[in-house]
Amino acid sequence: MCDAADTEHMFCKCVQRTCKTCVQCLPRFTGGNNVFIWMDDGCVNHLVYAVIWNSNDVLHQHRQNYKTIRLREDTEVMGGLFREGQWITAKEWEHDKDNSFKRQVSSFRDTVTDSTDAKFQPEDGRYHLYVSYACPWAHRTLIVRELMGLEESISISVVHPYMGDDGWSFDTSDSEVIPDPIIEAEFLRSIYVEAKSDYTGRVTVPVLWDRKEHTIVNNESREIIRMMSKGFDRIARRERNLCPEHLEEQIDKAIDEIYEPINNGVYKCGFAGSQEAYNTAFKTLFDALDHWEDVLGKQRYVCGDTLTEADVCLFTTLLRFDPVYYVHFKCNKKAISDYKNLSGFLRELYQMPEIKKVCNMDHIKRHYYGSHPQLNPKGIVPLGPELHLDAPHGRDS
Ligand SMILES: N[C@@H](CCC(=O)N[C@@H](CS)C(=O)NCC(=O)O)C(=O)O
Repeated sequence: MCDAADTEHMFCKCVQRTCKTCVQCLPRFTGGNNVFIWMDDGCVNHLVYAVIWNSNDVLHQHRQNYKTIRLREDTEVMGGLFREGQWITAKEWEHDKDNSFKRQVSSFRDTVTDSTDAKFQPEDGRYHLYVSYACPWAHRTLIVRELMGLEESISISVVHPYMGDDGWSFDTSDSEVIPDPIIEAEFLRSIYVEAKSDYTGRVTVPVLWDRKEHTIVNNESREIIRMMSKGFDRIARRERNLCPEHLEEQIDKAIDEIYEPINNGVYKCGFAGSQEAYNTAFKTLFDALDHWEDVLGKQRYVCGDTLTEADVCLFTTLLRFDPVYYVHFKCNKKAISDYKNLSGFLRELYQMPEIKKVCNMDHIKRHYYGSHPQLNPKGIVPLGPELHLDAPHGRDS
């Protein structure tokens, strides 16, 4: 509890770094009414919380004085985003003109490589990875980090599964959260403005941070996994090659083919803005699953008989499908357990010790069912289904 005088909280300080106490105080002031407002105090890095009692007079008075005042309805909030360094909450995801869910293009696109003149060289202990166990994109990077033996070289922070109006947080009330060692951030968004004070965009995981340059190297999972399987090779502790030269083109093509209809396709079903957009996404998704079911009936992995990055990219969506996407995103034509080859493939990868170690079904379910109030207003997490991921996978022969 904050012990400063109440009046000081009316326009209290920075919530991002210095004023943790006031954030903790909020429930005391709002009395559960959700009538506190957010304001911009003119500083691009720091937002000001002003706590207003349920009074229109006070609200009106402040509207004269501040350029951004907005009432906030907790139950409708869908995370948030930055506009030129200012944090705003959002009620809905962005949609394309045809009402389909639009995923933002990642902003930080530098590369860790081995070449002598590279700004970002692979070095033990230099990089830090911010992930969510729940997120399929971040999960890719966690898996590749394990498979390549980079756990000792690249440290990690894990966010809380619930993504609310402050975005991802490092709230340690969940014992599996790993806090931020770089700036001791309370929310992941602080990492973004630390790297770029006028950042515009959503605050997503994964994020690869460079301790030496004190900045974000990259926040695009596909590029991060490629760095881990190639750029970090010099310091990787395992011999594995998830992107052999002769397969690179095929791997890229497979990742492309899986991305839009499947990885992003489940989100396009779940966050469709119209029946037509949902119908299209649904058909595209199940056509693609049928295609890969067929491919995996003829070969063990996505690109033949070698485990590659493309398998990891397919795996993270398959793992979440039956417990989450089938119900929450209305992807209910078939479950993965109805597909012989896809389900065997899912179990085989799940049973690899490096992969199993970084699968966290509790975080996955709590995140999706708890963080999308427009889809699941009460946040109730289904208890099923039973997944049997440890059953024999039958992929050896
Ligand atoms: N293109 C990104 C997408 C990452 C992404 O969308 N992550 C989601 C979690 S599943 C996120 O952090 N969303 C937070 C938000 O949009 O506010 C990647 O593949 O790395």
